[in-house]
Amino acid sequence: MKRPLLAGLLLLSMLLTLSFLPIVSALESNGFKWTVTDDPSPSEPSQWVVQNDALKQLSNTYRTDKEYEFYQGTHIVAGSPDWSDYVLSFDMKSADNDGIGAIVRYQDKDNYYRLFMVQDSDNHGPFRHLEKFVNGVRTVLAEDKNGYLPGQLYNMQFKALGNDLEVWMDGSKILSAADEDIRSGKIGFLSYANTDMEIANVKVADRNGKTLPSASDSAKGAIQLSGSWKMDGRQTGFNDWQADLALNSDGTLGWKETKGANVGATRAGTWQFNGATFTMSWISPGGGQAKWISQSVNQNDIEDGTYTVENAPGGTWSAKRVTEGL
Ligand SMILES: [Ca+2]
Ligand SMILES: [Ca+2]
Repeated sequence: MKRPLLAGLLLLSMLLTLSFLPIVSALESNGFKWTVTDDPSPSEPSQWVVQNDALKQLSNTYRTDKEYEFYQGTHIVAGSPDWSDYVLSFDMKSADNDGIGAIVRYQDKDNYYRLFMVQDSDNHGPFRHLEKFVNGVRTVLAEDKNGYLPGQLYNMQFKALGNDLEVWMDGSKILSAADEDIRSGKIGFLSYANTDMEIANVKVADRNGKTLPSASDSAKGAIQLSGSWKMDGRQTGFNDWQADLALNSDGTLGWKETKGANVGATRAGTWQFNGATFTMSWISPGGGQAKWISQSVNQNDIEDGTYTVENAPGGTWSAKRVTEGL
């Protein structure tokens, strides 16, 4: 008699635990952390997954309320709401023939620009649209009557530079418009009634081709390393040393050897941290450029650093912060 009760309680507690677990979708690909939103009145929940660093949407989700007024289903976004002028590049493929597309300057679910392509004639395809949503109202800014070939991989670029919006497909400009309603926002992708859309090689760059840091990189880059640090090092084949390091918040640095063969020697240079690599550089006494790098950086520890000197052997170093902020 006890066993069924115990089993029942166990099952109940498991069910309670499950139902109270927050729904966390840890969707990450190409360094982007994605957030999913299903559009109003979805026919069924979306199913976004990441496989081999490619983003996929596998559910035939479409908006059942005013379907052809909005042509929505589900969308996914990443990046920064402050990104303004940029080029979103990606590879796109769909085995289904319904709506696929990409998003730029996404402020929220009611305000963004999108590329939207449909092949299926049952849904009034084929067509390709450049559209905007402003306060939830959809407007077609540019269109043609071409769709896309199911199963074909396309290399896409969606450019948002000033008022100019352009969509490029395999190196050819297919849609363009001028609009000034939305100045900045995140990137994203969308699907409408499409069971097999795949997105790979997502990149966001500025107008000069320089890659913008993804949101997760920015978070890491925000580690503020300025302050006073104590360093330990070893010059290969020469000696062990210690030094006091000052990382100033303006990007300059000061360094003074406190133990070793050159006690009292000082250097001045610059430092930077891009979220993954910490780099210091200064001119060495012989006039050569010295570079000190580490890819093991925490708030108060820098480990596994290496350095090079053009006219002398380099070495390894580590550092610990003793005072924050300078
Ligand atoms: Ca279809
Ligand atoms: Ca479909």
